[in-house]
Amino acid sequence: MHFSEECDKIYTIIFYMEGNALEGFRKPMLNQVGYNVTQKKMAVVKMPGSYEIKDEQGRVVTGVGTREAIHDPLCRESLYKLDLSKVNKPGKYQLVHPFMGECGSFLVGEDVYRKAHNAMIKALYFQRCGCALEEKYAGAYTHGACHLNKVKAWSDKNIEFEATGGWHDAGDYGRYISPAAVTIGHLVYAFLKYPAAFTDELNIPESGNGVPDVLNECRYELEWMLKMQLEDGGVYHKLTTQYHGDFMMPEEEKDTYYAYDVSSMAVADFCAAMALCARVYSKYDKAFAKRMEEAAKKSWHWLEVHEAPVYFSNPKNSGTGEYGDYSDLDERLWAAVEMFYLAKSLGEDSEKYKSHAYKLLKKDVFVVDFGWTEVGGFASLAVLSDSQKAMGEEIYSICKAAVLEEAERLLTLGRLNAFDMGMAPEDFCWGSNMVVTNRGILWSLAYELTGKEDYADAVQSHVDYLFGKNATLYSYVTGFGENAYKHPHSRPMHADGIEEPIPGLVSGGANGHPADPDAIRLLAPGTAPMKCFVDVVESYSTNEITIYWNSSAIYTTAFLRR
Ligand code: G3I
Ligand code: 9MR
Ligand code: ZN
Repeated sequence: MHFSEECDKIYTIIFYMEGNALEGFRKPMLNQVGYNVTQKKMAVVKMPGSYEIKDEQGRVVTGVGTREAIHDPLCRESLYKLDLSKVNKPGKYQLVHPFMGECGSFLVGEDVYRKAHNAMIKALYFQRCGCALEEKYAGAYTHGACHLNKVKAWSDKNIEFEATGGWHDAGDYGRYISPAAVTIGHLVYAFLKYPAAFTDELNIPESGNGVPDVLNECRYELEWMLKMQLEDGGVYHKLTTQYHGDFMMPEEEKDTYYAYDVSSMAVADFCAAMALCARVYSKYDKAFAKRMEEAAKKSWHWLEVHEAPVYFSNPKNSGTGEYGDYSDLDERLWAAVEMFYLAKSLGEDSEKYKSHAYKLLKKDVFVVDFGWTEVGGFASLAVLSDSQKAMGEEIYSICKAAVLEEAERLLTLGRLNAFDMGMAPEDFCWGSNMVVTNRGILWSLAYELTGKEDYADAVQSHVDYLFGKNATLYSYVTGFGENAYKHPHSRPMHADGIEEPIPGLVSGGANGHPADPDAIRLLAPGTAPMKCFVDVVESYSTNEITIYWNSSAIYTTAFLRR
């Protein structure tokens, strides 16, 4: 954009806008939680010009100007990048525009994500099912023990068993195996890679027992998962009511919970998570690790017997979360890789797992995502985090090439928008915030493989987005950021009568295909993908919470705290 064009734009805006509209133009999009001293600090603004940055005493610290306009495809506006990186002393700063004056402030500090990171882990404690949340851990958000009744097998209602525990998956109270395994994956790999980010500040019932709190919290889920396994190694796909219940506190919900049929995705995800955790927990609790080892082996056996995929879709007359998948090869790959590492750690024969993994990799399984449909990224994570390359040069190279290729593809995408985001317009789907943070995980891996700073900066840009550097101006983590969203689609968050939501809950975020009545009503047709978000409690397709959206975000903040 030429100077005269810029002036035209500024005059038009100043003269014809007032009140809220001007306010919308003034606000910079930036990380509302803050920036670490040594990192790249980017903001996005709608108004071009030479900004001043003032410290708390009102002294001008430095100036920073916008460059050419970017026609951003994600929010379909003309935007400008603003590089705040020259500010490198801790403090609170104000951005000042020559005509608009003070636009907004930002924080620079040491380890600025510590509190948010811990709150996002603690948020999982608040999802615990089958126990009371006591005041000393839960503060105001106490509730009684929930979902204590025996459950029934959906396909044979004579089968009844005990399956209490685990985390409520999301805004509903269901518990689902694949999402559970994925959450465990994010958390346990993050812990293995960045142990320093996982301190014992969570104040959960197990705190102080000598086991890192993040593992204590995961164990709560793992114990429940173990109850979902059948004698032959099969694993029920999910445990939910027949339809989603109304909005009430969990202990008030007395409907029957059903264990729905086994799927091969559930079995393989379960197998992978158990094998991984058997290896990791053996340092802390041999007996528990042994139980997980045996469970993993049983499920592996099931997978050997059932070579063909066993898909899951909701049976007629039922309607809770489906978590259906079209391929189980990525789940089987993750299981094979983790069975390999478990066998190795036990000094047992690991060759068959290796050759199994190799066969799957040759089938072009997608190995660069970490969500409930695609778990192949966890296989890459495990393989590439092993400096000994125990799975062999070839498997290592396949994973490495895939990760680097994807990392570059995403960097290229990032050059097309003002947010440096590895996101295309169509990537803003239900739960897009996890697409954002999972791509952060991918970049963190690429960074570790190459030392290329662009990748680390890219992780940062995705965390910036989560904490408010986006077109909605919301921080997508409750309690963090001056404009944090406040109305997550979550039954207890609505039913408890407390205005402030539990801190540390990650919203699903912008969804270019809004799929609930309220989002459809509130968003004008054709709204740009990044703006398809409404902070209303009813909106499950833009504003629900889930355990795996939290855990993916936790991984990225762990990387930034490494
Ligand atoms: O993969 C495609 C992608 O290729 C395409 O570009 C994009 C366009 O929108 O869609 C992508 O698929 C979406 C998929 O999520 C991505 O993982 C589907 O459209 C979308 O409908 C699907 O949404 C899932 C939703 O359930 C509905 O099935 C969410 O991922 C999933 O997180 C959510 O899970 C629910 C549980 O069922 C119940 N508990 C709450 C939980 C959170 O809302
Ligand atoms: O609360 C439910 C949420 O967890 C799911 O993601 C969503 C889609 O399956 O469904 C929500 O439940 C709604 C149900 O499907 C229809 N009646 C209203 C429920 C609450 O909004
Ligand atoms: Zn419960």
